[in-house]
Amino acid sequence: MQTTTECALSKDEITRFHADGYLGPYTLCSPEEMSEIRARIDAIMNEKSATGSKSIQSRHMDRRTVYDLASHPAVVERINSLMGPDLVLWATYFWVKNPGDKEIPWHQDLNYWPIDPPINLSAWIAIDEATLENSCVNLIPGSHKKVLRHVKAGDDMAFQEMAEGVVPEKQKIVPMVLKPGQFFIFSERTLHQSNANISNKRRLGMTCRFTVPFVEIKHEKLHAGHRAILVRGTDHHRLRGRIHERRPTPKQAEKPMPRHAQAIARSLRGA
Ligand SMILES: O=C(O)CCC(=O)C(=O)O
Repeated sequence: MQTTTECALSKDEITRFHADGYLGPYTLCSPEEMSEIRARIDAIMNEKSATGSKSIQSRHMDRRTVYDLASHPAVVERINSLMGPDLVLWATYFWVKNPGDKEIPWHQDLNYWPIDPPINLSAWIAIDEATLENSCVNLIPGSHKKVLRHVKAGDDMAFQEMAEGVVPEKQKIVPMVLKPGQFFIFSERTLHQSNANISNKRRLGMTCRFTVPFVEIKHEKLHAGHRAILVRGTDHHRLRGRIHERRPTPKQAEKPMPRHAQAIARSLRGA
């Protein structure tokens, strides 16, 4: 049986992450397995959350399907290789891009976030297929080495602010074309964007944001009742008050679909 340490990163991958600011794609589950998870996620996005959040923000707090994806060993073991053993899942978000939806401009995530210091690794998991046409995320390797000023974005953009003066040569851009169930990892400073969705297909991805226990998270800027969850290791010093150590309780969570549980077990076995 595959142990979780088989998902740990090699020394070469860690070196590459330091040079490029991203890694991947990696596979969490097969497209067939993701199509079952997708049905559950579609239902979750259509219901009101139990925690008062928007239906697309941090649903790992109240839905087990979402928590299980965000805390999947294929993700967490790799984050552990870069960030160490004590890991806090501080947010998740569903990035829904319907046909015709606007471009997301080049940006560095730390510009927008209520965390201090801004230490973060994100995993972007493809729920739907992400292609050039339906606006996969694009990255600029090495862009994490410099923090850029962000300025007002135009009305044609999906964000109000964007990184100043980013006009990369086309060949420097890496498109993260992903099959459902694949994901990539990137830092809070890696420049990324996605074009307008010019296809007739929705593109849905979920980001999972990880940090370490000493980082302060201003949850009130996300929504009341927002909480971080320790997904691995220990919060040794409790510098930031209590970090929740439990995943969604059975009461808050839907029962994991048996086939979903099997899918996760299969992908852990490397099947
Ligand atoms: O999904 C997208 O198009 C943008 C994602 C993004 O900006 C992020 O994950 O920080």
